[in-house]
Amino acid sequence: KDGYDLWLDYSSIKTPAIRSEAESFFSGIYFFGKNPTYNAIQFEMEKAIPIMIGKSPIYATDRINSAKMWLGTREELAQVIGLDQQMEIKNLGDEGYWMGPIEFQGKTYFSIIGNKPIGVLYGVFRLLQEIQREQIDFKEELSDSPKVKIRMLNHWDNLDRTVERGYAGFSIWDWHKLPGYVDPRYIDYARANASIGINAVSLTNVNANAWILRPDFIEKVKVLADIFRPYGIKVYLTARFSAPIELGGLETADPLNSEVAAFWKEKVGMIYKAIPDFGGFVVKANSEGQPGPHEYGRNHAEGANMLADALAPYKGLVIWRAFVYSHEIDEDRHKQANLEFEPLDGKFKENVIIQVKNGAIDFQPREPFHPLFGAVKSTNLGMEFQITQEYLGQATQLVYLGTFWEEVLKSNTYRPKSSSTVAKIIDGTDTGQKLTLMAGVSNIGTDRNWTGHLFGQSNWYAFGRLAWDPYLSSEKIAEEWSELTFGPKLSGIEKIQGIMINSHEAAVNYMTPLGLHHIMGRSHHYGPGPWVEGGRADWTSLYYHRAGSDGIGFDRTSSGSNALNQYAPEIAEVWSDPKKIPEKYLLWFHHLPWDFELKSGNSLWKEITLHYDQGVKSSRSFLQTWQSLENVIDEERFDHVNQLLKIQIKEAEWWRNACLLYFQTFADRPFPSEIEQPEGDLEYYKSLSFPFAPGIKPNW
Ligand code: BDP
Repeated sequence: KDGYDLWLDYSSIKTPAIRSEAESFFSGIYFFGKNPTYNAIQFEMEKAIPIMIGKSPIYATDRINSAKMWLGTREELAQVIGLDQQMEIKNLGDEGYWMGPIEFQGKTYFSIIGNKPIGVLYGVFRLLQEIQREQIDFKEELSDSPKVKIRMLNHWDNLDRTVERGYAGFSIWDWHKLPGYVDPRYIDYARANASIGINAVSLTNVNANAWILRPDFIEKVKVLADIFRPYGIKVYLTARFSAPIELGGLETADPLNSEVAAFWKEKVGMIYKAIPDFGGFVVKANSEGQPGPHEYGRNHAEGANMLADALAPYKGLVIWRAFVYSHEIDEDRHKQANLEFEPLDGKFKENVIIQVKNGAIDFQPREPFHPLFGAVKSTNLGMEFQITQEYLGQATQLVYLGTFWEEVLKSNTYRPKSSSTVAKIIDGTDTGQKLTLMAGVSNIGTDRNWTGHLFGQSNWYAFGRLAWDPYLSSEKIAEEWSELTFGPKLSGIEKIQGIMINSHEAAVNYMTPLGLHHIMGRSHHYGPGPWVEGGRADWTSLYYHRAGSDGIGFDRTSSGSNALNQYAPEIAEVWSDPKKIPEKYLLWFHHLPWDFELKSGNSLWKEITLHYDQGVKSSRSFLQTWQSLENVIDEERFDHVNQLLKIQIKEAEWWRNACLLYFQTFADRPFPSEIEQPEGDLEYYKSLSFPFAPGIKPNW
């Protein structure tokens, strides 16, 4: 058990009733049609069923006599299902599915029906998961459909196979051997994604290399697109805004220049010839040194719309990122995206989506939701989460992100309706937006277990599930993932779920409690670096924590940067008051004296120390809990996680000691006696260096 099989690690079914019923249905599988997606279903069944019931699946040749299970689309099954049921299924849309027993001429057929073959595939994956979790009742009907249209992984993979912020080895895209050599991993990757409903992947880094748009690279991309197609996955690429100069030999990339527009039209035409269902472009422009329309005095809408025009004839999309900020503007980085995009509301073409990170700074361990959600009325907005743990211990730490993403999705935005939440904006419920998107920055690499840390898989899984349904509970998702990964009957499985559910809060406690943010090591972003200063101010820690003898925190109220004003008045009012704001965001928005009294009655200084200490204690309790499972989890995975949890404790102690010793130099107060006294010497922590930390960005 090396983790390669992910949550598709099928095992023998132990519950007798489920096993015998499954055995019966799987002895007469009838497909109502033929297409590559049904082949993918067959491929999956051949992997799963022999392991689950000890017998190979048997395919029926006629739909009545030898069939026991029916698979097909609504249209294919029209003659054997009633009109009511056809309507019910129709309402599930292109990707939804219905499953359950159908009585026909006195015989029962367990059926999975979609409107399109992909719905059937999603239904089959669901069926296999329900059987795997040994909780299926074959007599019950079950239906589901995704709430978000584009459910996308963003790979930050470079063409030389390094991965920006990649903590699980190198890129799985072997550009050198493509198109001739097809790594079997590509198929397993597609299976895994389809099993959780992911239907789009952007293959390349947002810090883009224009070469990916060359015809020889498009030939390689085509091979991947062909593999992914039966699994319902569309390929997207990142487009470097200056490609007309780099590839086209033009002198400009000005979006209003006709030669530039012609260059993009030609490129897009070439891509669609090879990949007729190509998804479109993901673009990072005028951010962190990437080229963009600003160079030519044009705005983001002018840049995005030019690309949108080139893609529109093919129904392609432009996914334009809102992660834009500049140190040349004298404005709190928190505010910059809203300042750029709010005035452009309504100016983007229909096939443009603005992809917004969950928070306004940058994937910090915890961030309040991005104020763009709810601020624009006529712009398609999509969510961008970071699955890879850039700021959350990277692939050495167990941090389950489902709880954090749920917190963000459930956040009340008060706009456009007073009951609006981020989820209701993302899925279009409160905005009427049809083109909806949730993207996640992938944590996948060449490590045997794909994600470096076994529990990194749970974040890939949770992302897919929340993109499908942003209202799911993170606890339920943790339950699903742990049961699929370790087996539903594992005694003590609830302990694994307990670790997962508490892990994010623990990490926030030992890294950035009470709203602290951006205090990590420079460049590699690994470990603490609250002392980082010099160079671009908005890339230092001092800019964000603002600690001094007078206190700590970033004043974003009206007496400071007033970023709070970018939220709905209901939020701005409550969060402006340091006594009313949820304490998890306190220092994000307020600069407060060390003696400021918190709800607990403790001073701010004391509360900071307690949080850091609690984080360390939690990480120790995770190891203890894990070790209590030593004899029930297979040795290989037990050992893998055991070793990493030990590293996590060391890293938690490192964060606590370094941050508390550093902040104490300003607070000038002793550590309270209740906490374990931080050991070591600040100079020692400052002197640590990590020149070969993975995911390092040159000159960053
Ligand atoms: C930051 C990463 C940087 C990315 C950037 C982005 O540190 O490597 O290029 O986000 O999202 O978090 O574009």
